[in-house]
Amino acid sequence: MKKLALLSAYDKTGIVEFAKKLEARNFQVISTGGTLKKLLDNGVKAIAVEDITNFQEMLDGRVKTLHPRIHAGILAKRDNPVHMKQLSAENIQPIDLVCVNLYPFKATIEKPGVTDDEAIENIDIGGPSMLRAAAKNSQDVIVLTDVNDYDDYIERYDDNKLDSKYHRHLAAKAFRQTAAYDALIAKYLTNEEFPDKLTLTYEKVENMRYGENSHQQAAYYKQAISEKYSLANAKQLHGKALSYNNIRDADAALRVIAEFPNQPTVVALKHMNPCGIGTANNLLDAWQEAFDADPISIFGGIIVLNREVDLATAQKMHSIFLEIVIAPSFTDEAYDVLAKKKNIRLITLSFGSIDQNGHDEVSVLGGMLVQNRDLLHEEPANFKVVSKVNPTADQLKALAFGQNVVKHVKSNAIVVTTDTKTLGVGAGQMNRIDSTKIAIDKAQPKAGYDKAILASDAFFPMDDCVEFAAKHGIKAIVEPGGSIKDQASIDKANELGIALVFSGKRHFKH
Ligand code: 93A
Repeated sequence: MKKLALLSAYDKTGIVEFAKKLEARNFQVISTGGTLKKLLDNGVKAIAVEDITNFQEMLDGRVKTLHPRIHAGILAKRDNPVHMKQLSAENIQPIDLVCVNLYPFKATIEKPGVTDDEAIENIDIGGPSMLRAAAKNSQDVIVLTDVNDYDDYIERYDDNKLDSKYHRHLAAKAFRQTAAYDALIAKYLTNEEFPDKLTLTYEKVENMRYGENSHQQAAYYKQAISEKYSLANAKQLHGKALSYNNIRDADAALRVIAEFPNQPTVVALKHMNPCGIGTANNLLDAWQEAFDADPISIFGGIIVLNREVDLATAQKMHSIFLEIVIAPSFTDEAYDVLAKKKNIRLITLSFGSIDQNGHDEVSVLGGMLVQNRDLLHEEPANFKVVSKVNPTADQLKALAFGQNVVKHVKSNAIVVTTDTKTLGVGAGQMNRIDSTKIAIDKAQPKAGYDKAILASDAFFPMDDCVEFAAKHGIKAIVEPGGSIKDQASIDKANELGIALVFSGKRHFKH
């Protein structure tokens, strides 16, 4: 007797060839409406599901394969005599292979202007039911969900390599797919209320060569409905694949540059911290500012530019070693200059604002933490002057710039900036005075230091940072305030005659 293969495929790629190969291997193919038509039109002697069920498809196709004669045929355990006896009593033949791919729910909800009815109609019920049934009974049934698996199955069939491991592999794949499919439906139907109701659904982008270090394995996953402004939507034009560390750094740099959409801006970033940020009226000047901010650290850095890269800027960048350059676009000449280096990664991305409703996850042993993002953009209007000396208008601009930078620096974070560029970044120290010393030490020799301000991501626990800064020529400081010792810092600012401003909002980044 012929074995039975049930084929019901929304994506009909390769289905005719596959059905023919199954026929040649003594399978009788059973199929649903559209798939059946395609097979018959192409010379496959398939039979209709209705021929098995003796029941007409109904409810506009909502009920096609949802029938005991189908599901019993899939679910019966061949080594269970009771099951087999029950099948023959009902004259049901076991189904040996189920090949299904589902209604395109994701593609449907991603269509602009899709209606709710359309989305709901594209929730496949019969398909996942068959996949789950076949996967449950995987010791006896082959379940195929991926058009890329057809050839492999035929090869294994011919080589007699359809072992239990392969059956189980396909079963797991089917459940992974139905689980992800259902998760996406849940996400679509959920009015997500952060942080109470979240459906986290991810798709693999790629396996990576290794993780943070070469002995760690890693992969890159993106959200099933990926954020528009994200590396997952970037286009790599040149260079080898991004590494794990590259992706993290590039992501951090994209977050920084999103603070400064209104002016040509260049962000240079190393190891998750910006080492130089420059904003100017043109990209070349912005590059020069970002470079001058730290000409040592920028070596091997990640550069994000928020305007099209022109030839002059490309030539400057080409003169040093850079890992990655990301921009909205490159002129042809700029691209040709940069692409002379084999390894540099050149990436384009459509710039935009960070999704206000997005959230970030970080893993902890045995779990994860989820939070929404620190998208609070600082403006002088948020600030309160607490010292006797008032900051000048230019200093106020610089204080806001500094706060918008320092929030992207690893805590304890202190930056020294003008109103357009960073001069010194003190990142990731375990006490605030060390970060202050580093930032000032780096900034002091640079042009513009006489007009520099200092910004802190969190309050000063004592007056030592104000004292150190003022004694090294800093004239204005911004910090959130909120320490029980705020008054000591205010007194010190007054004693040394500098402006101190409270922003009221902490920007930790641990
Ligand atoms: O509408 S359904 O949820 N009800 C069913 O009984 C059913 N059976 C198969 N969807 C159902 N299917 C799906 O139809 C399959 O998952 C596949 O995506 C599609 C194939 O339909 P056709 O062969 O008519 O193109």
